[in-house]
Amino acid sequence: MVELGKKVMAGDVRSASRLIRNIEDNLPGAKQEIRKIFPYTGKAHVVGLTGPPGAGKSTLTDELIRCFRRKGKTVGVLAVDPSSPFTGGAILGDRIRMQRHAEDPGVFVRSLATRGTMGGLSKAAGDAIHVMDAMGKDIVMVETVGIGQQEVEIIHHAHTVLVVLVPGMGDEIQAIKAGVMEIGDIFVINKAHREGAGKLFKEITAMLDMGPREPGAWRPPIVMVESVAEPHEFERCVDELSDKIEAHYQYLVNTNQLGDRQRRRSLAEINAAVRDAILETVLRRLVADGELDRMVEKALNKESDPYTLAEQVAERYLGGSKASMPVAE
Ligand SMILES: Nc1nc2c(ncn2[C@@H]2O[C@H](COP(=O)(O)OP(=O)(O)O)[C@@H](O)[C@H]2O)c(=O)[nH]1
Ligand SMILES: [Mg+2]
Repeated sequence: MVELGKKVMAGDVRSASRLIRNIEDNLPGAKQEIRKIFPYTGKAHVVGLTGPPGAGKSTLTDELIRCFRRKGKTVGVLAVDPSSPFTGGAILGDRIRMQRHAEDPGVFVRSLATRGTMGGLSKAAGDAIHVMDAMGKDIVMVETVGIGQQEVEIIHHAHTVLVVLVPGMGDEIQAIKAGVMEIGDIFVINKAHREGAGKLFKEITAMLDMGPREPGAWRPPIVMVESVAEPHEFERCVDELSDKIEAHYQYLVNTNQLGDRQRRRSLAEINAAVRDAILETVLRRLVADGELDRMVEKALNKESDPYTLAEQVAERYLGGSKASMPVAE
């Protein structure tokens, strides 16, 4: 375990895989390794893809890998799947689909499934991105399913966010769009051969034009991607998409906004780490002194309720919301 971080930085695939597994399993040693590689990260362009299940994110990712490889870039892919904690079914399918890149040393594909708490997955994703970054991957693509709060947290690790939609999603699109219009840097209308593609285009356009936009500010492009059943058209569309992804990164660099994205990312990471550090510390103490058992008794006997008990714990350990928070052990 000691040398894992070093081997990762030398690009060793097996060490990187092991470190990501350890991160996923929340092994204490993994944190140490991340500490070591952290100073050397921050070079990769992190691209997030989000959208409803079945929108075609993995299919797009697979084709984007080809585009970026052709442009001479190395690629890491992280498929984050909060929806299948046990079977990992969707991920297995993705891995099989991306097999064609398995022989290519410039491509590294890994998946993360749900472990533990909500913040845990975002933290694990952030760390796994660091691992791929430290390996020297030029582009790290992160695929998340759906658009809930958890996904938004995960997507905050990305510099460039792709929102992948398909025509004919009905009313749910309103809810989805409400949650992602703010966060999308590029919109993809996938399976654009389907009925309703034009309508979806108009809807997204209308939403994008709703608020004021400063002159020179990035206007999220909407890229129509034809069906994979039309390989030539599909490849051409995804090529265009890869150009837009690069253009967005260039825009961030040229306008000094890359730092803002890095800051957003750091904030997401620190949020998760703080939650983790405090929860871990407090829970460990509660267990150690038998307090947790006593709390359970109180709730069972209806002497108290979980919220009151939790507030008492917060009061005791954190000294109320206005006081400074002693975190160190
Ligand atoms: N007809 C059609 N099917 C597609 C297209 N892209 C993906 N699919 C299929 O849609 C399903 C879901 O795609 P997938 O990439 O796994 O979606 P994800 O859940 O967003 O990652 C798979 O069966 C794909 O073969 C497309 O452009 N046209
Ligand atoms: Mg997928």
